[in-house]
Amino acid sequence: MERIYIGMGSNLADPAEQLRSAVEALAHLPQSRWVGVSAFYQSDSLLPGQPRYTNAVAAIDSNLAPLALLDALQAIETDQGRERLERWGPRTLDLDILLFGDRLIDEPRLKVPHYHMHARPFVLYPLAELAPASLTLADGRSLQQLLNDCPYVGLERLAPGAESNQ
Ligand code: A4P
Ligand code: MG
Repeated sequence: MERIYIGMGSNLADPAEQLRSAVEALAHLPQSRWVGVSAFYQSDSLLPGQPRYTNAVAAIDSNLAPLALLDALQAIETDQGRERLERWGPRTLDLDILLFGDRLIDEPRLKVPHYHMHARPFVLYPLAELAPASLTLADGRSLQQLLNDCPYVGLERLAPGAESNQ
């Protein structure tokens, strides 16, 4: 089995509830074992004029092939009402494969590590709750280095349990 980290984001239709539903779905993926989820974090959208996002990172161990996992994640997004009207548009649920073991994947449908994870506090800080700081990306950079270069700005960590009221 390989350790996989999945970034979750939502900014529509009760985002915290969307993430809780996604956790339920991820915990029941075939050929996979649930590991855990970070706290939920809120932050402004990178694009102006969109509602604030709630983000978290989940970890699973899985025997699924990368594209089979991507299919399963896109099915979960669709189940939770995601409509792909425009790239980067607001969404009920976005599931991104951040890291897949230590693999470097460069296929038309799947790039891993996820292309924007290096500079996004709403990815790196929840990831750091689950992964060891010594975790190293395929390009040789450690998670600790990425955190050092990515200030903790604009993130609101929801108190454990409080996210159920958001
Ligand atoms: N794809 C390639 N690599 C991957 C991967 N590692 N994981 C392909 C998942 N999918 C991957 O994604 C478009 C295509 O990327 C997929 O069909 C898949 O084959 P999408 O989820 O349909 O489109 P998207 O999410 O609109 O695009 P993208 O580039 O993933 O958007 P981002 O980067 O997720 O940005 N602000 C805050 N605070 N929090 C956020 O989460 N998110 C965005 C969207 C903007 N601002 C945000 C946040
Ligand atoms: Mg995405």
